[in-house]
Amino acid sequence: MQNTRAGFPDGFIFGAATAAYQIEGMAKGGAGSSHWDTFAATPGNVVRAEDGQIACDHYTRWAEDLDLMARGNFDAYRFSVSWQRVMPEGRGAPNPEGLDFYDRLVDGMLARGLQPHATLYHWDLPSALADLGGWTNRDVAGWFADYAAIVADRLGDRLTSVATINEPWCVAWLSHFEGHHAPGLRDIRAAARAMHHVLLAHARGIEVLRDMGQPNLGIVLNFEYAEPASDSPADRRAAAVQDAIYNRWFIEALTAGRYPALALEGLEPHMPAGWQDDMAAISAPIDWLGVNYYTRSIRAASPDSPWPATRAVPGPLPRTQMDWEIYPEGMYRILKRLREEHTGDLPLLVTENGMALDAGPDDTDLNDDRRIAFIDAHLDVVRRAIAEGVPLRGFFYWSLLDNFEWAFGYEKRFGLVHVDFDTLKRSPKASYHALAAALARS
Ligand code: IFM
Repeated sequence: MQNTRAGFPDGFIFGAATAAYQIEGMAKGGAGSSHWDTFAATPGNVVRAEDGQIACDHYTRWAEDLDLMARGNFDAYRFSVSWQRVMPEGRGAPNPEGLDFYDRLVDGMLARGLQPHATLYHWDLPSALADLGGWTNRDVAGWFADYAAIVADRLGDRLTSVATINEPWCVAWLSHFEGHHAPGLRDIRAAARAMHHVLLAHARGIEVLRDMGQPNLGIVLNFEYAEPASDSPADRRAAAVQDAIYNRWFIEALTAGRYPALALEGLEPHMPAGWQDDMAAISAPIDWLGVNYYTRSIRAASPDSPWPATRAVPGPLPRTQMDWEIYPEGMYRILKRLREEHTGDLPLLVTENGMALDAGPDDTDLNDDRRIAFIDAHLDVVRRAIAEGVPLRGFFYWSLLDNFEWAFGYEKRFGLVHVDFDTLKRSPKASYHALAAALARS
């Protein structure tokens, strides 16, 4: 790896990220059921109908995983708290075992010199709340705020930062319009409501956390650089609509208190009544923004489809195991655009960037040189953005471990550390060793 810690400003944070449902193993510790458990149990939704019941068994192997983080010379660990583990019914009495687990985990990070960066919602909505309509029900905002308060009350004194929601586009659009994630809906009315309620939940979460004096609050958005498939006006419009739904909806609401007109033209008829009255709360200040970036999206017009009438077109660049084009320049453009058009001096963290890579034929391939090149290319872009004034404060690789990649089950491997899902043995890959050397402190 060409990049090393020395090429970054003092205090720049290097970390790795995970999420609760993808690694912990929900069968243990009194966790309730979530909509991902039932989505996975429904034929056709997840590759081989795999689920998060065992995952990487991080619930019992957390100390080994934190040791890997510390030996990898990381400064920080981005983890998520599982709502269903802390509150099995989503509301009401918390599960003491669940809170004790996160207590041990956070203390374990501090004992190893790792900053704890917590995300409160990374997609495992308790089933009892899904039964009530989940993200389509406005009450979800209050349920989320109550849960946020319980987590902050127990862990808040030791957390370096707190993010309310991970990737609201996935929570709302991918899950309620495209149907690829739980709850698997393909319904524009449900999607419009979820697109708004997820931000309202963020707002109510921020309010309650601020009242409790919790510092360093943010949210994590995902961005995909959107490009037209051709110069035709129709394709250019398709890319602009995609950009409005994916990239602009959340950041404009958070920073300017408005939704982009190009997205509202399709969604407004389906929005919950009085949504405009929530925009002031949604745009209350945050302390930092998390940016997740993986790839770009090339869009063409799809004139025979109803709104948004766009379709993805495959591009020519090399791809990851997810079939995503490798396009570091898109991350640079997103970071610059955030700074210039939306976030100004607000500190940014790259909270996720990484690649899935096929394992070798015997499934023990630890030689992931292509991943090393991927990370290096994206760190080049990070340095370029910083040099040009983007207030970027850290970079978290996704992910520490191979894990449950949602609808793809355990097939897609993003980890710096290989996990054998039969034995649960962890084996660091070449990328882990390369990053550990790059991040060594002199
Ligand atoms: O695994 C996911 C993660 O949960 C959220 N961001 C994207 C990753 C890769 O798909």
